Amino acid sequence: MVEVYIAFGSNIGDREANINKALELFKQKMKVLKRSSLYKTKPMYLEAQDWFLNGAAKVDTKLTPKELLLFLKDIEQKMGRKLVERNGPRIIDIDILLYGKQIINEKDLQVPHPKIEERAFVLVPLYEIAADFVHPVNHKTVSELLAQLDYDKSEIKRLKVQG
Ligand code: PH2
Ligand code: MG
Ligand code: MG
Repeated sequence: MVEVYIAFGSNIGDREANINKALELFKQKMKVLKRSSLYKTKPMYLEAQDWFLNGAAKVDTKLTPKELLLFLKDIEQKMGRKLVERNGPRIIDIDILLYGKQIINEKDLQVPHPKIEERAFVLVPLYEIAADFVHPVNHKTVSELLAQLDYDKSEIKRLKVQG
């Protein structure tokens, strides 16, 4: 089985309901094996917007990375995501973080996600479910990546433990 990790975030409307709905839709084509807690996170890059709710999941799927990308984009569309501003507010954002050890560098799909290392809102939830996973490009574990990231802990607040 390939270990596939997905990140999700929302900062419009009922953020938790949006994330739960997305995860419900995941089940059409994949099995959600693990899911992190949800975190309230300060917006990165574009600060003048509401805080996000972020989390990550480990899934099992038969979809190829490209098929998975299309499936996730389709969920975003169905949930009413509008393409407005880069890094701006969104009902739901779903990103492929890792697809086993595969490395993909195409225009519309880069795996591992190229910004994992700089994003506490990704690394903190990912650490909960994949601390020992070795990143196939930099060969560091998620735990090491998180340890080397300088971030403000008050900007990532755990909302609740996933039960
Ligand atoms: N997503 C972005 C840009 N900035 N900031 C936080 N806290 N959470 C996000 O999910 C996020 C962001 C672009 O995808
Ligand atoms: Mg994103
Ligand atoms: Mg995205």
